[in-house]
Amino acid sequence: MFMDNNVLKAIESAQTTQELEDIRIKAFGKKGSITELFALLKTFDESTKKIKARELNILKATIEKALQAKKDILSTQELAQKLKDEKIDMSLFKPNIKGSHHPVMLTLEHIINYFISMNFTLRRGPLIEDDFHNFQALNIAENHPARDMQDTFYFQDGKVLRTHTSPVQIRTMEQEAPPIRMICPGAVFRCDYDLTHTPMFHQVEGLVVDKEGKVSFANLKYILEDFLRFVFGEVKVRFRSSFFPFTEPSAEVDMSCIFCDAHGCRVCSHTGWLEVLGCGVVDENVFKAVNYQNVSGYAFGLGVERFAMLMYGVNDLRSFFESDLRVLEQFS
Ligand code: 2NL
Repeated sequence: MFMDNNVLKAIESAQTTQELEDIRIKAFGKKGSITELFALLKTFDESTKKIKARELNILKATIEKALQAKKDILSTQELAQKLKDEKIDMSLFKPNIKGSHHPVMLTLEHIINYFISMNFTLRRGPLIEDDFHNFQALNIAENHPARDMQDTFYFQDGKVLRTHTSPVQIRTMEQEAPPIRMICPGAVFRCDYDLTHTPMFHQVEGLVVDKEGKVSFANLKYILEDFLRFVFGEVKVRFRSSFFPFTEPSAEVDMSCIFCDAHGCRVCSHTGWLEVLGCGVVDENVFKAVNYQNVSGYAFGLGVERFAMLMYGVNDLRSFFESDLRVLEQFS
């Protein structure tokens, strides 16, 4: 008798479809136990061979049936286990989380809204600038430190990543006749990286140009005071004499410290004042560079990240650039 209980027992106790496949090969493979039994048939005489062959085919069918039955059970179990193990944790996707605007962009939007309401137009320009638009036209001397390789990102062909948004104002004056009443918001780049500086930050600059005598420092003073009160509430504003190559006279603008109500704290270095803007009357050399005649104008510039830090009470500039959701989720 060929009845092979070993194979059937092995099938019964198999734990995986792989084990089952090994058993199948051991039985029916080239050197398999059942295959060898078939090979033995030829050693019998004709009549015995017939009987043995029948028995053997029954055994083969029985084993095949057992293999299939066990395979059905094990593969069902394995699929269930696989589905369980590979279950996608939908909570990881936080399907309810909504994106929000970046605090720097919220600040920028707020700033732009003020100037739009005051009839300023919005102009944008290229991030990669030539020497003329970024420096020369702005009366920045050949040997000015801002032109240093250590302060500015240069391309091999001499172009630069714009270090301020002023070139947009130069380009606008080249293309449009006065009067001009514009702001140019956007990213600017400087070779600088420490606690209070990042190589990319955002600026908003403003420019107003009209016929000679129509635009004064008084107009500039009104707009900037009104603007600072729009953004920060009832602050005091002071103009401090300063220098920029592109304005004459020039001033830096401080507002009373919004954190200590001007009593003195760490944010204002115990002075009661926060420096927030630079401004001035446009230097005549700038108008010469764009072939403007018989005009006068004022201009100003501010750093958007600095405004965002003051508006939202953020004390580390770097948190704007780290893409940490725990920080960014707080703004909407
Ligand atoms: C600052 C100072 C300033 C300007 C920017 C300007 C542009 C033209 C002509 C004259 Cl086309 N001036 N821009 C003027 C004064 C100050 O920015 O502290 N920015 C962060």
